[in-house]
Amino acid sequence: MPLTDSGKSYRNECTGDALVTVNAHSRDEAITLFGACFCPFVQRVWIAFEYLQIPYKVREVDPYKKPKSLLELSPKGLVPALRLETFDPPRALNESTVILEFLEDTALSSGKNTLLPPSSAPYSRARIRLISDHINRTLIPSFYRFLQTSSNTPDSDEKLVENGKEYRESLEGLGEMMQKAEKDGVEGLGMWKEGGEIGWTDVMVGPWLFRSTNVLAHYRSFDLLPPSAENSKFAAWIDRLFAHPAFKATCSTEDLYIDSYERYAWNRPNTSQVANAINSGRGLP
Ligand SMILES: N[C@@H](CCC(=O)N[C@@H](CS)C(=O)NCC(=O)O)C(=O)O
Repeated sequence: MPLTDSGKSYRNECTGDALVTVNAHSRDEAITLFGACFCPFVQRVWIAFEYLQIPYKVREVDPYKKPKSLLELSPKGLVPALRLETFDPPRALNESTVILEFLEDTALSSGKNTLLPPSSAPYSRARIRLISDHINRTLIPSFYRFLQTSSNTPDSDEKLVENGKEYRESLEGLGEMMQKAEKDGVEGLGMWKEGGEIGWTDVMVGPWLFRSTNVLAHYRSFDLLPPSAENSKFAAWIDRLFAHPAFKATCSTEDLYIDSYERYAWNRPNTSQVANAINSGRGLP
């Protein structure tokens, strides 16, 4: 049966494993993470909190309603945002990639896990950042372009093929970069390597890979991993990453993502700042 826009709205509360994690982090802590259950930018940061074992409280907010408590932390009212009670008065931080850098620096001083290779390996760090650059500037925008190619526009069939191809190529590009980095002896490739632990590239891209297996699979019949010899390494990576306790702890049940992204899949007007940026050809907020 063809899909139709059933008018579902995004959800406001985590489900499944993520709900258990929210409940386990409801007590006051020095850092409060302001998040939304469906948001991949939030999930990046959330996985890092879990893996780096940095104490935090999580507070679910509706970023489209822009409560004052969020706007105080994040000028555009975007999640994720942090409220840092370690300062008096408390200070704020936003932008997922900046928050990740902050968490990594915080973890370094506590001597626990880290996401990046050590500073004694500057070239490895640079290669990891190069892969992140591909994720942020190519893969993520092409994910949304593909998802927002709504089947209710006249040119949608060609656009769907074109945008699906563009997303597929961005994934292949990622696989090639990881493969090449491994061959070059780059450290810190995280779960890409068998027996590895969560690393920088895992948190950067994991949330969109996960949504490819539910949201894109549902709305675009997308198969993240069509079986092929080239894909076997990528497939093993995804399996390891999705099964990691720090990753799983931040995942809601699939229905939550499918409902929350219906507005993107039908490209409803003013879905979000990200969706508007994609529609107008601007960079993501
Ligand atoms: N560049 C931001 C993007 C964050 C973002 O777009 N978050 C979305 C939720 S997934 C949001 O808060 N949207 C509210 C809006 O569009 O007004 C980051 O990396 O943190």
